[in-house]
Amino acid sequence: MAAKPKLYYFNGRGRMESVRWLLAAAGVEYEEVFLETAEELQNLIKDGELLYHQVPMVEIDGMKMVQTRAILRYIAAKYNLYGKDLKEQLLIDMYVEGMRDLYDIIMLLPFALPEDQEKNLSIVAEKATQRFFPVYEKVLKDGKNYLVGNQLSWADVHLLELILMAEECKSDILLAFPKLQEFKSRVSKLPRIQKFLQPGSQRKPPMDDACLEALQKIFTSPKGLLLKHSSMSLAYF
Ligand code: GSN
Repeated sequence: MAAKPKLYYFNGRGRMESVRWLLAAAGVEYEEVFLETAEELQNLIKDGELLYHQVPMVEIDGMKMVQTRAILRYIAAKYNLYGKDLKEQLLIDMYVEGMRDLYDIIMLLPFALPEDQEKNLSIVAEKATQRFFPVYEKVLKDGKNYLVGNQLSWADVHLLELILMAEECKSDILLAFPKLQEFKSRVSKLPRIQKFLQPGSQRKPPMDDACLEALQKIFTSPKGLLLKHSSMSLAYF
């Protein structure tokens, strides 16, 4: 039996969370190595394990993969979650990349200045409801259960992850999107996803102050993570 994929990251969501989601949706069991110190990160770098000296890194099929999107694309393709032809792959990429634009803003919220919190949350709500969610609502309005090819794909898995994160920012964010509400309820009930959503799974909670402090012990280099309370402006696009 092939070894389980091994995920190298810290014990928090960050960029690895989408990898956890996708493996869970594919029904693949995986192990996690949680970095806790700068020394552990430096040791991986010294051993030549991290191509760009960064995590996420995923050991799978004898490879040491880096770059989150590359990792996700490989897993999606390997487990039949990446469409049946090039055109479906393109659609999946177009949807996922749009989701990623919103996702990255939400992922970085905990690093922003506390006094900017309210403004940042309103930017998330505006981008979600005005730009991104209408796209997926429209696709699902055509009587489709899934975004691409009438079967579960990476785009659906990422959309559910994004919806749940957006709801953590604003609980009624789906109010004007009945199809997305149905989608959320339907996809959450798929057995593998339902299992991942249960307490005790490898899904990680939202980033809190303790997690931010833990990160500062690992990523000490100035080119590493943005530190909390450093100035940060959210990209407008
Ligand atoms: O998507 C990716 O995997 C890369 N384009 C970025 C990965 C990245 O920025 N990793 C950070 C950890 S926090 N994000 O997940 C990292 O390893 N920083 C240390 C460094 O020296 O850059």
